[in-house]
Amino acid sequence: MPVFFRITAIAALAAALLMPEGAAFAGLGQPTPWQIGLQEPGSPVMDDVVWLHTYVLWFITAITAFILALLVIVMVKFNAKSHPTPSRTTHNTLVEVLWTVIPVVILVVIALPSFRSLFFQLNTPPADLTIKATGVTWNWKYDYPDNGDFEFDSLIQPDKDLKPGQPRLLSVDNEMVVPVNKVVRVLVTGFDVIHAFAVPSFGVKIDAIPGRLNETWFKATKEGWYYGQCSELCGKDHAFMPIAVRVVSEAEFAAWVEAAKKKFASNGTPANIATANLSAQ
Ligand SMILES: [Cu+2]
Repeated sequence: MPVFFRITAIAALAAALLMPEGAAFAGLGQPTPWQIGLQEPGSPVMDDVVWLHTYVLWFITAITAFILALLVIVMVKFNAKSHPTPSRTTHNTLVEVLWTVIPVVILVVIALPSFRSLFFQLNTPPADLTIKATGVTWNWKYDYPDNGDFEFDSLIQPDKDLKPGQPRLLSVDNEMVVPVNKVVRVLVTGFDVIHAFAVPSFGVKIDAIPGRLNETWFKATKEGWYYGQCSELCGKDHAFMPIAVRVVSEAEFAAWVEAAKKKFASNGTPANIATANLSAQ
């Protein structure tokens, strides 16, 4: 029943379009039950992604409605019962030019803003601070070279240790902490296998490849907690290496850096940590 599915799809699209910005379905920094849209944006890049998504959805909705209308017309007007002697018309120059030119125009008006969006994501602006995120089987490790060069491991919080308000499978013991409204450059690499660093509300997703340093950036515009997960199938505990980012004021960040320098002063090199992880399994 393709017609039924098309009608359902159009109803779903219409519902998505009519939802006000940041409606109850979308959470900031984490998914919510029954969410169908994207997570609420927490960075300029994600603002852009959400805008592009809505923009393209208008085209999809219009095209789907148009095709549905054509199908209904054909089924009603040209079935064997109401139209027993079909005409043998084949070519129509005007229609053929239109169905070539209009799709080309549609593709161009979609391509232009998506290229702009892509350049915005891929050109890191001058950074206020750099953090290196390393994917290790199975946790993330963060280095703060600009703030005293300390480093620490970030491991999933087991269910039994969850504190009230901590989301399951997304919370960690030591989260990445960044200041609000600052451009954070994230250098991403993998220690052993390919992982991927992703935080949906920041519009960030980038591969963590051993032996390569990938670069991405975000500017968190609201304080709070932002969660993501490793987004590359990396092995048995792929689902259990979440990413948690806490965005704080500049003063809180400075205080955290001082505390973190002492707390993580005795941490070893990535190789030592990873070897310890591997031998502990
Ligand atoms: Cu992974």
